[in-house]
Amino acid sequence: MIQRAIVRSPGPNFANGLTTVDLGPPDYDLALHQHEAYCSALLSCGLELIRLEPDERYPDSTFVEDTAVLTNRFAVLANPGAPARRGEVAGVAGVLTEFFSECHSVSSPGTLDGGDICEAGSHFFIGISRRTNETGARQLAEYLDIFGYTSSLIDIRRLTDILHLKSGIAYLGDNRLVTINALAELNSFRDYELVRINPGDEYAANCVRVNDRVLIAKGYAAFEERLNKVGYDTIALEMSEFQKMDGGLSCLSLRF
Ligand code: CIR
Repeated sequence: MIQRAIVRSPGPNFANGLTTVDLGPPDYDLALHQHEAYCSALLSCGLELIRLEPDERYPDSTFVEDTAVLTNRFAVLANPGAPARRGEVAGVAGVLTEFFSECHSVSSPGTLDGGDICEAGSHFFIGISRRTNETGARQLAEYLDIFGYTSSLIDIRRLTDILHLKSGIAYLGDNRLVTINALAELNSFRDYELVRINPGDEYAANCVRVNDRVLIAKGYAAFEERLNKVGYDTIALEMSEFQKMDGGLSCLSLRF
């Protein structure tokens, strides 16, 4: 059971964050509104929320997921690949040390963004991306090994359309993996039941299983129907303003 989530609502300078998509600047009030709806969804999944104050020093700091990797046995503080985001880690570290007696770190020259890490039960997929380098990925893999987890590295650098591994896959539990077509043929995923995303709906791949529910982005009816058909109870959330900043549902919280 997931019990808690760390969230941080966007600050007024949210639009100054990094983005590679060309969808125009986000509307701050709407982003706040969408973030509140996201928090309500987490509450309705039974989570307790740990709310951090907006931090204007770091316009991307609402994407808290990138600052750490959390497991049932230990936490690892990330070392974000974008230098402008490195300072975000300290703000989350203080909270994590309250809850995790084992708290380790990825250190330079290793870089790692939490959005590149997909937990699938006791196995972890670690994306090597424009943000997570091989050194950072191997540091995490070593910690996972020490604590009894397995991992595999997935190089996504050839895929220019996704920022992080979890922009393209999500683990639903029950040995089921949501994936975009560009990743579906990977050997690493051959033992999973795949829920493939229809071309054009790639943004929907970043969904999150939270206890009995699956949070998905609003506007992907075909995907939602498929999830409902295989028995998942979904909550669809408006994500337009976060999408403009390259962010998805999973990035807005650290769940444990
Ligand atoms: C960035 O480029 O770092 C942010 N604007 C978006 C980060 C999204 N995080 C995620 O997918 N885990």
